[in-house]
Amino acid sequence: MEEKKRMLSGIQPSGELTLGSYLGAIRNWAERADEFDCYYFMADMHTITVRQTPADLRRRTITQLAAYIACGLDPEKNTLFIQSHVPQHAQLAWVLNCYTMFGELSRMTQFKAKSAQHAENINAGLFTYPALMAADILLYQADMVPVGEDQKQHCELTRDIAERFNGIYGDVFKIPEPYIPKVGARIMSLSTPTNKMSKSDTDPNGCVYLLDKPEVLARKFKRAVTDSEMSVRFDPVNKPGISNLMQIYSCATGRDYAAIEQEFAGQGYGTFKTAVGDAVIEMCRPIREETDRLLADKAYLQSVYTNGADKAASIANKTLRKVYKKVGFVQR
Ligand code: ATP
Ligand code: LTN
Repeated sequence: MEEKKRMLSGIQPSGELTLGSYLGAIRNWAERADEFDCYYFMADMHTITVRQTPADLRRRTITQLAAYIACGLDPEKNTLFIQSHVPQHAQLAWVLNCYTMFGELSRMTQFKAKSAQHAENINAGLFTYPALMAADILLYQADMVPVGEDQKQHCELTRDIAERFNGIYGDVFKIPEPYIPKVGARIMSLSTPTNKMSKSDTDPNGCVYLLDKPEVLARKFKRAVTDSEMSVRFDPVNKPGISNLMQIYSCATGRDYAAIEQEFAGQGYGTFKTAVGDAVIEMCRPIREETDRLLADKAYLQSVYTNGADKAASIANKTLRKVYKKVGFVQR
């Protein structure tokens, strides 16, 4: 039997999951579960590159696991685990740090943005973050990495690091491909539609959380920033607010932009915004209800992440041993 290709991705439990991370990433993970051998994790080690309150980080990590399952990631078909439970991530990251250039890391837009956001804490981990991400991916010999557009640069650096390492030591790492959806790869803030929707947004109206209650969702969409033109038309440059809402509506309903333009021709923005809000409410409702149900069963969640870490570690360890041998470490 031909072996399935591997798919792997992670999200930092740095805040509540957003509609952006669902549409840009998680939704595409669940859709491909039968086709691929899948690994998804909570990137808690990446999260501490920005100061966290320990109790919040713990709670969000578990909530994120419950939300992964509620979004359709069946733990029987997908390996779900917590990054810090698999020590090989940190071990390979150290090695890869020695094959990643200062200049490369300095060019990462996420590093530049986060250092501007957290000027008081530009720590070494924030800078070398992409080497840990490369380790996450390369440990599993992943073929595909489903992420939103903002992670493309990190995926490209991962490929460069892998090619550099393979160039010296032979074929150690599989070269992974990013998998970025055509629609939904970059959901924008509802209040500042020229900025990416992000969980660390300080404006509570810009960001939609996957687990927001229906009334909160309705309110956020009602307040979404639009323009003065009064026509529902896809034009991201001149009409970023409306185009973003169209993108969200398209993801939630499966309709394309032409069909959406037709559906709302001659209607006011109020009707359109309400329709987008309603579609998102219906999309999120089962996810929120199932997440709540799962969170009440901590023993089940614990069994999922324990089994996940065992399976992940056995695969990760094979790659790590190979790497250690290649670079010249004495085997125990
Ligand atoms: P932070 O604010 O802490 O930087 P974030 O909200 O930007 O976090 P991440 O945890 O960095 O989200 O991203 C999780 C996954 O979701 C990644 O694959 C990322 O590319 C994707 N993603 C995040 N935000 C969006 C968005 N607005 N649109 C589409 N995809 C997104
Ligand atoms: N950097 C990613 C999270 C992340 C990730 C990964 C994604 C950490 N390790 C490995 C894909 C594969 C982010 O979304 N900020």
